[in-house]
Amino acid sequence: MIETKKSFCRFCHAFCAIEVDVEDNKVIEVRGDTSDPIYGGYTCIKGRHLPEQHNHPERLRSSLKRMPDGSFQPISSEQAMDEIAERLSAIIAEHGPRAVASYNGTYAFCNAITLSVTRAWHAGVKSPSYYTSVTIDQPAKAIAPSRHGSWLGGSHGFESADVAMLIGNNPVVSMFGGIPPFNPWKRLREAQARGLKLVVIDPRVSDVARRADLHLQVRPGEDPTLLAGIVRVLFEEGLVDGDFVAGNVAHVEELRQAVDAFTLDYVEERTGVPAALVERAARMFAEGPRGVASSGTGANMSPHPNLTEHLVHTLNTLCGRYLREGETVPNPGVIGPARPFLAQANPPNPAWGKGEPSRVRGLGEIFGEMPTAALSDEIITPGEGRVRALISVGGNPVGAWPDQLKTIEAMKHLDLNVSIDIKMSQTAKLADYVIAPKLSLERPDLTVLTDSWYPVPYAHHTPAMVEAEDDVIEEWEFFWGIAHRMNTEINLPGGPLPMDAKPTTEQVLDVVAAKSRIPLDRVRAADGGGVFDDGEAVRVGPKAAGVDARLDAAPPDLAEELREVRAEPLVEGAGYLPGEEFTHRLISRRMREFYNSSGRDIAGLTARDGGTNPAFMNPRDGAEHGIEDGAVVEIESSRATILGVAAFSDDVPSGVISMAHSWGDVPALDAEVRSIGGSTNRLVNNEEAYDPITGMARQSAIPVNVRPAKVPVAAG
Ligand SMILES: Nc1nc2c(c(=O)[nH]1)N[C@H]1C(S)=C(S)[C@@H](COP(=O)(O)OP(=O)(O)OC[C@H]3O[C@@H](n4cnc5c(=O)[nH]c(N)nc54)[C@H](O)[C@@H]3O)O[C@H]1N2
Ligand SMILES: Nc1nc2c(c(=O)[nH]1)N[C@H]1C(S)=C(S)[C@@H](COP(=O)(O)OP(=O)(O)OC[C@H]3O[C@@H](n4cnc5c(=O)[nH]c(N)nc54)[C@H](O)[C@@H]3O)O[C@H]1N2
Ligand code: SF4
Ligand SMILES: [Mo]
Repeated sequence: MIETKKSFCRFCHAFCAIEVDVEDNKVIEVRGDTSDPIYGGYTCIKGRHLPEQHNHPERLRSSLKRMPDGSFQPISSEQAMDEIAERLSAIIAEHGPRAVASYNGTYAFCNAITLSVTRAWHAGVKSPSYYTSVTIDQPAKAIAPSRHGSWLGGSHGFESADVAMLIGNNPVVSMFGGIPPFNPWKRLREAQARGLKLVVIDPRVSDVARRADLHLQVRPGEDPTLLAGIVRVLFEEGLVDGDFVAGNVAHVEELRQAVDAFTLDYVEERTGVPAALVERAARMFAEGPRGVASSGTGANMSPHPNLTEHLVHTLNTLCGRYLREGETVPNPGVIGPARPFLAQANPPNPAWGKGEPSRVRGLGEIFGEMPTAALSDEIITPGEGRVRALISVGGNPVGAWPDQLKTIEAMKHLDLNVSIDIKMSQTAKLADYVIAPKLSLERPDLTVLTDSWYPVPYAHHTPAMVEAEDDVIEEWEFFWGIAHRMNTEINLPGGPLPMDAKPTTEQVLDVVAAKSRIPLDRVRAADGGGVFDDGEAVRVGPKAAGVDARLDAAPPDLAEELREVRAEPLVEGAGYLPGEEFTHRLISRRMREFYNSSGRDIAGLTARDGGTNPAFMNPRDGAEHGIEDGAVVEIESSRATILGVAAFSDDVPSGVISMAHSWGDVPALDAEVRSIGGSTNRLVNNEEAYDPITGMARQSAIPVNVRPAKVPVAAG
C-alpha cells in the first residue's frame, strides 16, 4: 500500500515542502506540496530525484574501515566509534586538542542539529580546530556587517522592494541570496509584474540576468571598482538619503573621498561596463523608494571580497534601505528566539582578531571558526599544534577546498581521517573510516537554517518518512557517541545533552529549539509547513533614548583597501597577475542538476551534460584558440593545469570561462573528464591573492589560459 506523507526536501538548503510516497518502508516518489503556503508545490529536478538518491545501489549502508592493504571493509558503527574515540583520545593526549579538527560541509547545514552539536563537541574536547565551508564560501558575509554594523530593525526585503540589485548571484538556480529561495521564479515574476526593477551584475548572461531590466556585464573580479563607481554616482548626483545618513552613519565624508578616484571613465575602462550603464544602475537603485542590494559567490570569491561586500552594505545604507520605526517586521522568526526590532544601528564589532591564531599566513579565528582555506597547510606544516585528525561531516575537501593538489597531500598527512558521507566521495576514498549516515528522509528535521529567510514567520518540522534499516546513524549520533566514550560534554546553546543515555533526535531538537519564539510543539502539530503569525504584528520600535550607535560607511582600513584597488595596474586583456600572461578568467557557477559534488551519480541528473562540468566559453574564443565545441581542452593557471570539456555558449563573453566546482577527482583519473569532470579547485592557489582576514582564496575570476588538449581523450 502506498502512503503519502508531508516533509521537506534537503537535497539543497531551500527546504521545499514536499509530499513523499512511501511503500513498504521505501521512498518511491516525491512531489511538491501544493498546499504549502510558501512553496506552493515548487520542486526542482534534484528534489524529485530524492527516491533515486535514497535507494541508490552505491549508497553506503554500513560504515567502512580502511585495511592495511588499502581496501575498505564494513565495520559496525559502534565498533567504528570505539576505535575512533580511542585514536582521538591518544592524539589529544600526545599533541593537545588543537590537533583534532572537524570540517562541516554543505550537508552539515542541511540538518537542524549537526552544526551545533559539532561545535559543542569541540568545546567539550577543548579543540579550537572547528572549520566549516562558510570560510571557503562567503565569509565576507560575516566580516562586512561586523565592520559596517547592521540595522536592528531589519532590511527592506525583496517582497516589498521596488528595485533589487543582484551582484554575482543567480538565485533562480542556486536558491541563494537576493530572491527568497522559495519558488524564486514565481516570486521574481510576481515582483516584476508589480513593477520591481531588476539590476544584475554578472560577467555572463546568467539565468537571472536574462530577466533583468539592466544587466552590467562586469569583467570578472572587478566588482569593487564597479561598486565604488556606483557609490560615487550616488554622491555626485545627490542620490543619498541625507536624513537617514546624517542620523545613523559615520565616516560618510571619508567614503565620498575614497571613491572619488573611481570616475566613470576609469570604471568603464577597467570593468568593461559602459559609463552610461553605471550611471543608470545608480539612478535605478537610488530611485526605489524601497530596495535591496545583495551579492553572491561570484563577487565573494573574486579578489577583495570584504571590500566588495562592504560596498554592498554601503549601497543599502546610503539609500536608507532599512525598516523604520513603526513599520511591520514581516518575519520576526519562529524557531529563533524572540528579539526586539529597533530603529537603530547595531554598531560595528569586528568578528576577527580574537581567539586562536592560525599557524600559517598570519590568519586567525573568524567569527569563532578557523579558516578552511588554510586547513591543508595546518595539516601539512610541521610544528606544535599541527592538525593530525580530521572529521569531515557532509563535506568533500578533495572536491571543494582551494588548491586540490595540496588538499590531497594534506589528506595523506593525517594520522586519522574520518569522513561522514553517503557515498565514496573523492574525499571518502582517501579516509581511514567512512561513517555511513542516515539520509534526509530517514530522520526528523526542522527549518532552522532558513528561519530568518522566509518572508513571513513560516516553519516546518518533519518526522522521518521511512525507518532506516541498515547500520546508518545521524551525524549528531556520531559526535554524541565519541563524546560519550571520551567522557566529554555536548553543551548546546539551549542546554546540555544528557551524556549517560543517548537522547532521541526529537529530544535533541527540543534542546536546539529551546529558546524558540514559538514553542516547537506548535510547529510539530502542523501537518507540513505552517505560518505562525499569531495575528499580532511585530513592529519596529523607536531608537532607545541616548543611543548614538552608527553604521560605519568607511572605516580606515576599508578606505585604504579602496586606494590599493585604485592603484592596481591595469593589465591588457584578461590576465591580472603582474608578470604572467593569461588570456582568460575562469569564473564559478552553479548547475541546476547538481549541488556542488552531489547528484553526479544519479542518472536522471547527468542526462543533460553527460556527467561533466562543461567549460562554457564564447565560440569566438574557440575559433581563436583552435578549440572545437565539445572538445577536451587544457586549462592552465599559475598553480596547475586541468582538463575540461569545451561547451560553446554566447552567454559567456569572450575572455571568460564559466565552470562549476567540486568536480573531477585525483589526477590519476583526469582522462575520465567526460564522465567525472575537471577540478577547477586544482587551479586555485591558496597562497596567492588571498584575503588577509579570512584567508579566502581567489576561487573565481582565476587567470587562466585555454588550449586544445595535447593528449587525445576518447570521445564521450
Ligand atoms: N573554485 C571554487 N571552489 C569552491 C566554490 C566555488 O564556487 N568555486 N564554492 C565553495 C562553496 S560555496 C562551498 S559551500 C564549498 C562546498 O564544499 P563541501 O561541502 O565540502 O562540498 P560538497 O561537494 O558539497 O560536499 C558534500 C558532501 O556531502 C555528501 N553528502 C550528501 N548528502 C549527505 C547527507 O545527507 N549526509 C552526509 N553526511 N553527507 C552527505 C556528498 O556525497 C558530498 O561528498 O565549496 C567551495 N569551493
Ligand atoms: N543547483 C545548485 N544550487 C546551489 C549549489 C549548486 O551547486 N547547485 N550550490 C549552493 C552553494 S554551496 C552556494 S554557496 C550557493 C551560491 O549561490 P550563488 O552565489 O547564487 O552562486 P551561482 O549560482 O554560482 O552564481 C554566481 C554568479 O556569479 C557570477 N560571477 C562569477 N564571477 C563573478 C565576478 O567576479 N563578479 C560578478 N559580479 N559575478 C561573478 C557567475 O557567472 C554566476 O552567475 O548556491 C547553492 N545552491
Ligand atoms: S530547490 Fe530542489 S533541491 Fe532544493 S530543496 Fe527545493 S526541490 Fe530540493
Ligand atoms: Mo556554498
